[in-house]
Amino acid sequence: MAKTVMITGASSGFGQAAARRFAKEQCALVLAARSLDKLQDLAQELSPLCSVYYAAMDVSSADSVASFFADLPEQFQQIDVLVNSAGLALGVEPAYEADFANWETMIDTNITGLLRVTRAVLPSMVERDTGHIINIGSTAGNWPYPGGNTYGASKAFVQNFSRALRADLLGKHVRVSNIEPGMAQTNFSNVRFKGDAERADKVYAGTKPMTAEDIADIIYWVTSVPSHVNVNTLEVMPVCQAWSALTVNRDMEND
Ligand code: 8X3
Repeated sequence: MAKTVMITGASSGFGQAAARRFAKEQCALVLAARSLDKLQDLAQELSPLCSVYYAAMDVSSADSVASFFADLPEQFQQIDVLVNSAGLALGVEPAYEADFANWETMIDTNITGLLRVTRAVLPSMVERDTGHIINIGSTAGNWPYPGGNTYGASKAFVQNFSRALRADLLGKHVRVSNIEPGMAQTNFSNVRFKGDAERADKVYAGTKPMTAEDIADIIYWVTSVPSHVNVNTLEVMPVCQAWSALTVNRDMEND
């Protein structure tokens, strides 16, 4: 039987690409995002392929999440796969100059929002003894970089929470995977730089970044492995990206 797949942040980026990927498999889709207009367009595009329910949800609002689930039609309530894709980065200022409001937004969305939706969906998975939570982490959760501060820390939270879920779910047939993309060209940098397209484009200049479709294929793949196999963590980078040596300040010899 086709799975019911719920995706947050489904109006753009990885979430939107994942919706298209699961639609190809004729899964029933439960799509959530803040922008109802964009969801409506996506639902119209995908509804010839599969059944689609969509409604506005702001994961950072407890009321919004509660009313989303209160209104969820019965035929979509047995969610088999939850893709926690709602998330964002804001700014690259050093911690001593960053806008605290940006930090709060990232924490409310990337951490509290992900927890809120997971907490709402998980009990039914446990009760039915089946399900798969797929979190979208980031290389930034593993490898700190200047200006990554709260964004990276929020993704480190997602990594640790994903592992902790595996520990809590031992003995149940509920899987948890954390996908950790590196450089991917979506609207991520546009959001991070608050619509400064020129600055956003520079992030990808001269590179061949991953696409949202590359990550969507991976999200689908982790659900398609045999049901006794759990992909815990998958860190993914484009070939043009790798680590660098630890950096050293050479201006401090007279300290
Ligand atoms: C996105 C990867 O390096 O832009 O999560 O933070 S990075």
